[in-house]
Amino acid sequence: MTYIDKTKLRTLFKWYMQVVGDILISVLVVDREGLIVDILTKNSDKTDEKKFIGAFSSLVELVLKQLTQDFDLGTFGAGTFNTDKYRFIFCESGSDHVLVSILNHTALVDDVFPYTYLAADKAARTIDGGLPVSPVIPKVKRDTELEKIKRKMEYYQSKPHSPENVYKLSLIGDGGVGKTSMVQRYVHDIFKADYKATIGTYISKKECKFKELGTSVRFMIWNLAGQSQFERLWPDYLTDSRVGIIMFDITDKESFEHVKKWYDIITRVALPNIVLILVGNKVDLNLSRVVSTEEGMELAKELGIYYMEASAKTSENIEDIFEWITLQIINLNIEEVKDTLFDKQIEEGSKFIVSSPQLKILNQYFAKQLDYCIGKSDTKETIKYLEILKAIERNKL
Ligand SMILES: Nc1nc2c(ncn2[C@@H]2O[C@H](COP(=O)(O)OP(=O)(O)OP(=O)(O)O)[C@@H](O)[C@H]2O)c(=O)[nH]1
Ligand SMILES: [Mg+2]
Repeated sequence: MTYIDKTKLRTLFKWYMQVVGDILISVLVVDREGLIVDILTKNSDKTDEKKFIGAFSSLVELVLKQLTQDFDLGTFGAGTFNTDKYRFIFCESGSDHVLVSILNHTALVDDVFPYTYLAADKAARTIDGGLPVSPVIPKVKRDTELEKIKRKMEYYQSKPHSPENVYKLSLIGDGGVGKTSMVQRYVHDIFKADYKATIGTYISKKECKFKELGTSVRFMIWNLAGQSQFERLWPDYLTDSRVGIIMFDITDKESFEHVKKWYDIITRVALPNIVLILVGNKVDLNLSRVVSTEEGMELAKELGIYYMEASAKTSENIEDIFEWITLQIINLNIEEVKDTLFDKQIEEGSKFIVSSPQLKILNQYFAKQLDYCIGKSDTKETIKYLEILKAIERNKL
């Protein structure tokens, strides 16, 4: 029996309950035999909990028996079960456990599912104990049309982004193309040869340092489950993406043919001006290649996005992909800050709040730009910007 950090598991349950709201009555993790590993029940003391477990364990056991068969076949992802009073969601949590959510019968299962998958994935990793897991479950929101417009307005009116921001980066593409492998390579520098399909989504954080500019950009990486059974969750999970990596497998034609579909899905719900890159993965398998580099480039050009080939197995180009993305983010920030700062605010003489880190980046960026200036006018322009920055620093505009 492996050691399970129950405190962590409980913290995760609490987050899950908080984000789903009052309709979630109880959440438990059970093993393949239906034995409860841990349970959390809303507003109940220990005796209540015991009664609750007594009432449900036989039911849970029954449903699990059915599900265990699918488990063995490797086809079980999630299932629901309704009684008069309650709704149950059973969701695979790693290879040995199931996360059971007991909801009020009025609950809309579709609204809860995105969180259930997140909780199940996090519970599995907490039980596994190998890598650190954050118990935080972020809010996932599907926007109405009106909300979408509002969000865009807010985005355009928000003040320029600072390096303290965390950017949402979504990793998409068919099941098995190597999304999880790429994240594991980039974030933990490991590679696993066996394929375990991602359930729902998997979130990790990573700071990408950019030495040349003396700055870094922080990403929250949403690694999506590419298998079609998770299709209805995709728009929720991709909402507000700032960056998207669309991945296909160069040895799998179908995954390449689906790139356009993925492009449509993400651009529909992402932030305006999303930074997108197309990645052809598994270049170490060049002998089995069925999509040529030219075809990849052609498609990327058609979609108006950038193209790179990589291998999560050998690490080829993995760092470069993230470096390229980071540079795009920095560029975007600079453009935004530049527009607001130089064109409007300064000329009008109005005050503009710019944080010290932003100033630092702008200074470094323009100082660096001087190296690339070709003609005199370029140099003059850049020096002008540097002088304005000095003035801002002095006067704390
Ligand atoms: N040779 C080789 N195999 C790879 C590479 N990247 C991933 N794989 C293998 O491909 C299989 C699928 O990889 P995953 O990273 O789990 O795929 P995924 O895109 O996350 O799939 P879903 O979670 O189902 O969407 C695994 O067996 C990996 O070991 C690569 O660069 N080269
Ligand atoms: Mg995966």
